[in-house]
Amino acid sequence: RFEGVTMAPPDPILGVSEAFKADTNSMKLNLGVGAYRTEELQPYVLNVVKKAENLMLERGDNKEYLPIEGLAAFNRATAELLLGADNPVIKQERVATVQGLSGTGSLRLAAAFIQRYFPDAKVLISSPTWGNHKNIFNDARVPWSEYRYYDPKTVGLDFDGMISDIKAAPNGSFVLLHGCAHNPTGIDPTSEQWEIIADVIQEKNHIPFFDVAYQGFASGSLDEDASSVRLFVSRGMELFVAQSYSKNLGLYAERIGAVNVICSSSDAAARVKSQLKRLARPMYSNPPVHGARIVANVVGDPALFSEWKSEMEFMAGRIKSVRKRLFENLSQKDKSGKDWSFILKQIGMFSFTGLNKAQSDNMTNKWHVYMTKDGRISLAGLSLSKCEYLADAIIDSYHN
Ligand code: PLP
Ligand code: TYF
Repeated sequence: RFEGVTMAPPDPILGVSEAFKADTNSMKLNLGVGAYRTEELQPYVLNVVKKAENLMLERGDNKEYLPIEGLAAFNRATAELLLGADNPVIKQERVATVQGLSGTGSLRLAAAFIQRYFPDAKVLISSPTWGNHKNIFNDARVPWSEYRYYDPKTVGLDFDGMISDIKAAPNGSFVLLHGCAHNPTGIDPTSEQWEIIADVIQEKNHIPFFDVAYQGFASGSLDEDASSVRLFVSRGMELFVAQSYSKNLGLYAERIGAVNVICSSSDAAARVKSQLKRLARPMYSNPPVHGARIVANVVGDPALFSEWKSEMEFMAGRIKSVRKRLFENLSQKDKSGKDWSFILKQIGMFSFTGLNKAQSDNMTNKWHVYMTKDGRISLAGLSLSKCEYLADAIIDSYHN
């Protein structure tokens, strides 16, 4: 019966880790998946997470089902973190928040909503974008097309291309935007550019759809990393936001995130929320409680909340320090005169090196540096002591 089933291709990002595991070379480096490592290149569980888990044991929390929309204390906390606790849209109850299965599940739930209520609309996604975006919209049967984003000549933002593609799309399209720390390029619009993007989206009656997977992890500040979303909200726009706590709390495997829909009235928000719940129920019924409690416990306790901010700043700072060291090593060692300063301008967990597929293959085959074939490296998987080796690998791969 299953003879007709064909082999599915591996995930281009998660598949890299499997190839890495199979490599026995002692110099090997896994810069594929975006997951934070310590300077010793070990996974890291935040201290605040352990403390929040202890609180659960002390309180004797049970494992009863959550409501379909998730844990109330989490939903409140997540909307406040995103928008700022005193944002008028929260007081006016114009935000429909539903707990999701991390960023991916939240995007998928929002996509199902778009498919049901806006069957004629398409979603615009950046070129390039996180690979899973296309899969998510394909499986939800939401049509999508790309807007220009990355300019290989400058290894920077193709802002004019982006604006003209958003203008050229049919009125009322959804525009998927990375809230901060664009994946895979690490290139974000400036605050002036965000204003212009918001102008064009408003002119065209488009609906912004923010993917916020790195709040607090890019700059080290929760507020700064949410400024793009808050700008759009302050203009009175209706919008979607998918949030993830995989990176900023290191809760990758707990699958905790949320969908927030900012609506024009509290009535509309109540109706939207009821429909999100209706979509969730036949898919997974109700979300897991553990990660939601961790977030709620951390945000709900002033001491834990401030400790979280310090740990997040520390993680963001470690990534910035390897970024700087890599730039210095490349600049010193590369005798070709190439300008490597684009690496310093990129933000977040990743650097887009500009290496093409053949060069990326050379990185892996000759140097045992595992990375995605689009030239992206995860700086979160790099230590200061490995920067020099990586610089040698990059220079060799560029010039061969
Ligand atoms: N969106 C972007 C842009 C990402 O980089 C990621 C991965 O971190 C996600 C969404 C979702 O990840 P998760 O489902 O682990 O929250
Ligand atoms: O881009 C990354 O590396 C992270 C992690 O299917 C990730 O966003 C990668 C692939 C995937 C889910 C998460």
